[in-house]
Amino acid sequence: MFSKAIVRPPGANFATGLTTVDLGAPDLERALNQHEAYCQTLESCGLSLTRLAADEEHPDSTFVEDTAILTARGAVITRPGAPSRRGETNHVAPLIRDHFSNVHVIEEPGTVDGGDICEAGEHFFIGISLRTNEHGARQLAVFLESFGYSWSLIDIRGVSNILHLKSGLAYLGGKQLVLIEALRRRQEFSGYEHICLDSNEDYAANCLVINDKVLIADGFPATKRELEHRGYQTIALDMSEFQKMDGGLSCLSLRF
Ligand code: CIR
Repeated sequence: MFSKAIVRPPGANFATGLTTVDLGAPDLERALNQHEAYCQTLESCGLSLTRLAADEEHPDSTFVEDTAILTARGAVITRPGAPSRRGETNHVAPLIRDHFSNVHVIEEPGTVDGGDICEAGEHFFIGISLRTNEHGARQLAVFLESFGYSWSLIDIRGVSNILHLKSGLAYLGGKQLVLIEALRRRQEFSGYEHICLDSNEDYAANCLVINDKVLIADGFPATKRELEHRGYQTIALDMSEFQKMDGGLSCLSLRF
């Protein structure tokens, strides 16, 4: 169960952030409204929020998830893979240290983006991507092991269309994973029950369990139906402006 989350709204320069998708420029006012709806949904699920002020120096800083890995037994401050995002951790780290006594830091030459790290109960899937390198992944693995968790590395560098591991994978609890087609046959996921999405609904794989609800992106009816059929209570949120900047539901908060 989560009781808290850290969030940060997009700043005025949001549209100048990094993106690999060709969906046009985001509209700031719509993004701010979508962000507020996201925050209110987290609150309606019982979380108390720390709302950081917008960081005008870092256009991608609304995607706070990438700056830290928070677990029940300790936290790790990341070193984001994109040089333009490195400074984002400076604002988040003191806050993490206020809440966690056991805090580690990823050091150069390691890089880790939180979006590549998928917690699955006692196990962590660590994506190696264009953002999280092997140095960073191995540093993180040592920290997670010191917390008592197991881990496995999932190399997604050959998987097109996903920026981070969690762009194509979500853990829903128990043994249940939501997976995009390209990750389905990986042996690392063989001990799990697979919830497979329609191939035209890949973006919806980045769904987010918050206590007894599953937040999903709006506009993906087959995913919504499939999750509800399996007994999950879903809340659909409009994510259009964040999708334009390669972001999803998990990216917008650090939950603990
Ligand atoms: C970036 O390219 O870094 C941002 N535009 C998107 C980050 C998305 N974060 C995430 O999936 N955790």
